[in-house]
Amino acid sequence: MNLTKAVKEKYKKPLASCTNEEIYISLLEQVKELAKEKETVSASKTTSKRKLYYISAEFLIGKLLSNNLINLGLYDEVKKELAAAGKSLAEIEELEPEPSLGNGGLGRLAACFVDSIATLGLNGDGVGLNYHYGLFKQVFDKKHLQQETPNPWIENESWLTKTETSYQVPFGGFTVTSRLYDLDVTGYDNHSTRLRLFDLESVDESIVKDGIDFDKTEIEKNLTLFLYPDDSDDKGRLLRVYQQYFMVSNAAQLILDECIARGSNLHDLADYAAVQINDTHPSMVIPELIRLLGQHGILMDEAISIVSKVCAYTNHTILAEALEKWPIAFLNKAVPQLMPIIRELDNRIRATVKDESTYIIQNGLVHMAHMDIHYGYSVNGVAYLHTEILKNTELNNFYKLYPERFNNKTNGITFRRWLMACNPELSALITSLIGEGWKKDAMELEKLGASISDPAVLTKLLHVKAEKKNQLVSYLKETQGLELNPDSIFDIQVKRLHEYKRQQMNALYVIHKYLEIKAGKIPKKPITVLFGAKAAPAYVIAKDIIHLILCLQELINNDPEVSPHLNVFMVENYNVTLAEKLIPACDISEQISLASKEASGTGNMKFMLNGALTLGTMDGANVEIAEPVGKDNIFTFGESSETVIARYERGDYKSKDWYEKDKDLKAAVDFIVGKEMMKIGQKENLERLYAELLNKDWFMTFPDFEDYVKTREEAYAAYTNRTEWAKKMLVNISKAGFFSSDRTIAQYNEEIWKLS
Ligand code: 26M
Repeated sequence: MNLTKAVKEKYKKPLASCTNEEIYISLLEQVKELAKEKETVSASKTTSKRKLYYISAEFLIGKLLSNNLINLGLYDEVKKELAAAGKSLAEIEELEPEPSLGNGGLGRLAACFVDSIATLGLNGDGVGLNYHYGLFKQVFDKKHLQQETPNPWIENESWLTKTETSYQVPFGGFTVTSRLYDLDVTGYDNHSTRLRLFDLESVDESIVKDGIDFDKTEIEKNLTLFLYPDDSDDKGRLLRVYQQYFMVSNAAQLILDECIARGSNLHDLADYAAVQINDTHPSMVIPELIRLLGQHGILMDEAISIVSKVCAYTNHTILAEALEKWPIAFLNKAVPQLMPIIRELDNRIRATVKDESTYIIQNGLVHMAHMDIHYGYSVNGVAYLHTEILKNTELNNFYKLYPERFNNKTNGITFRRWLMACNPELSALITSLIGEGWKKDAMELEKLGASISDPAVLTKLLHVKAEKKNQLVSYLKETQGLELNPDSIFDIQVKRLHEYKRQQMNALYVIHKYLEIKAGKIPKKPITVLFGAKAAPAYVIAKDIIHLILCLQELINNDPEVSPHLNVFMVENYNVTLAEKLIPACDISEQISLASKEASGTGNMKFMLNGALTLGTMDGANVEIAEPVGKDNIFTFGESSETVIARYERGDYKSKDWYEKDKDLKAAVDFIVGKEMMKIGQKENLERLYAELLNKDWFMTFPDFEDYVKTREEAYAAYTNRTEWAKKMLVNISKAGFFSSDRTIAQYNEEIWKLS
């Protein structure tokens, strides 16, 4: 790429005289052009007849400029060219809006998967929706409460390319027209693929009124305006059915069109297409494909058999409330053409399967996951423990019917974004020690083990961490006005706000530490506790937990007795861009979900890869991190998943019993409604949270509290021995290779998709 030449042609002036905006637009155009070329090259190279369609309601892709430059091998060159003209690539990157097309882990996983599909040169596309505002933008108001505002990200010049493809999507009583936008996703080293995002031709941004409110009944205008937060009111739920059908009807039409164009007679569709259903959000693709095959003259029996060889389902959660069940009335209203097919699918199960708990329609509700399992050929969990729990507990009735369908695919992350792009300093150190090979084969990171006793390497590693901490300090000062102490332990918990993830337990620790400092017990090393999390707008307790943390921030950081030793910050609007700054700067990674509840976690992997040590429960993929790093290089605590599951089964948990027994815990809990907090916070929010913990504490923070405090102290003590700590960092980095999404995707392909 020759940027100087490109801007000369476009703006008739030298690079040095261009504004950052002009350079950004030029870079965008140039990179899009190059990505498109790669796309055509790799598409013609692929020989696989079978093509993967990864259908997902969310693709949390993050900013694309530097990622694409890295994947195209142009990053250093462009950076130099810009620097020579007195321009900063970092400043230009700041101009790019982040497409926030996901809630959290599930959406970010889909983005990592598309990166790996491209990198491995697999014949596959991501298919989803082009939400105009994505997820809401989070702002904290003066009362220390979360507010939500729209987050527009599509500008005149963007990564999206409008295509000629458009479909009719029929709903009960009306039909809408769609438009396909393509987004080229570059993989590392010469490959690329596409994200195919469908939009509504008649979408109307002007119906969004104050905040994120809009008329939920105007489907023809609102359908692709917002990404749904992970819970909602009933009107919103009906809209979600419309949205999901819009996504899968477009996807199904696209799949059939493409397969026919590539030579399929549709009877052999399974030779041409594999569909991965990412959680239950795209589940209606099953009856929709059956319906469309019917329109092509294929009878029900055969259509069902074809679709059952095409579709595979990934489960991402065992939380019962997150497993989608749609009222028949919703489906009858939104998609009446699917209901007879869904009934037929259910009747076939009723005729052959005794276990009523597996039926698709029960008590007027359509269980989407049940449909996926009966009519898909694969069901996978996203970490070893999660898959075991699915098989033995949550989906045991299905496992008994179809043991051969169940398999595990432990999640992974793309090392391009989560190490090479966000931490070039660490990448360079790694490359200087073991060469470039790890960039394509992540398992080569194991070679770092040879440097474990090299004091020079350990010193460099600590230096890189210190540098990333300094960079974060400047960034948060500039962008959010926060004043962090770079010479403190950075203890970070960033993820969606949910009770099962237990940010409230972390906050209780902070109170406990505050009280200790007040009583004269000063920590050896200052501590900075960082939080980042959005709460779903209708999730009351989650918002109360944010309120608690923001009040603690106000109290603690302004207390001259405490703030030299302890600081608390909640960063505003946590997103991929912030994650890329926070994760490389982290010392201690908080992964403290209640054992059995976090399906996998992927933040845990990103932190480990960047040399943070995990403070975590034996949950999700933490189990698979603990195993290779060994107990000296991770801080685990808390009850086991067996203990937790058994207590839920007994149903005899009483949080008050634990509160009465543990005076430190009691003091921390009481503090929530004490006079210091009442002065700063809102009585209603604090009292509600206090009552919730004392009377319910559904995710059992109290039984784990004592062990959590003890283990966290051990971690802080270990931190003071810098050489030993650096060794632990190095072990974590060296064992992170397994968590590359290239490995995960290779396994999906070998065991599920079988593309070639
Ligand atoms: C459900 C109903 C209505 C509206 C939204 C939802 C919904 C949206 C997102 C439910 C769940 C959603 O996401 C689940 C999720 O993010 N699961 C996470 O998936 C990650 C990738 O596999 C795992 O690492 C996390 O452990 C898991 O929580």
